[in-house]
Amino acid sequence: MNRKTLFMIIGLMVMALAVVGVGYALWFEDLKIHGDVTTGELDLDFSGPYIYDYFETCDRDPDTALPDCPLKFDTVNCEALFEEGVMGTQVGGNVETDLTDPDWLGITVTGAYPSYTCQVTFDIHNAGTVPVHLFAWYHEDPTMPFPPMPLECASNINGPYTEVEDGVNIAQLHNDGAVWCRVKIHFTNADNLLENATYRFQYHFRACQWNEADMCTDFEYPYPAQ
Ligand SMILES: [Ca+2]
Ligand SMILES: [Ca+2]
Ligand SMILES: [Ca+2]
Repeated sequence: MNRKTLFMIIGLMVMALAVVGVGYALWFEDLKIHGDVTTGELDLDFSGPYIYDYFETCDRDPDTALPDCPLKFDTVNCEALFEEGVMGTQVGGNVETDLTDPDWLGITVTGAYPSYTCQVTFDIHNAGTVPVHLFAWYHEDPTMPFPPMPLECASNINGPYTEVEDGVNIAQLHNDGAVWCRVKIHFTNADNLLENATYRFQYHFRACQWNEADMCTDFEYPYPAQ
């Protein structure tokens, strides 16, 4: 056998082995990971509101200890609605009530005079899925000084309520979590308010994603245009 024939035989044997190899069954299985990530929704809403109004010496609620004085209420009125625009002509404001996303609470008091109090109680609840820290700031019309209308909050509608300071964390709210708050509109003779005047106040709430609370307290919210 010459050298050329030997190489041909070796080549044929290699090819034959390759062909035989294809005949082996390959046992295998693939494992995979596919990722879809949807993010949560940050959504805080008001609910309520509940109005309780009274004078220092009487109210119109038969369930309270104060004697009832319905006649004095004929000329003073307090309303609270989930509407923008109740504070005059706010820029961007409107009068549409959106009860699926109540982010505005408009309070209107007419005919007020010293000793009258309108207390508006409401809750702020986490209607979304993202946990948040909640803060609030008080703003008043700088051209019409007004005694600050205290904002008080509690973890339960029955209290105890504590006054909220500007920029202080009111609550951590997780999904379906709620905090109850109330604003008291009240002034006395010593406040020297004018007759037939319009005084405006504003509370601004901000809820920040739970991990960004540190960045939630540094902002300015301009007073609405007159
Ligand atoms: Ca909302
Ligand atoms: Ca009463
Ligand atoms: Ca909503």
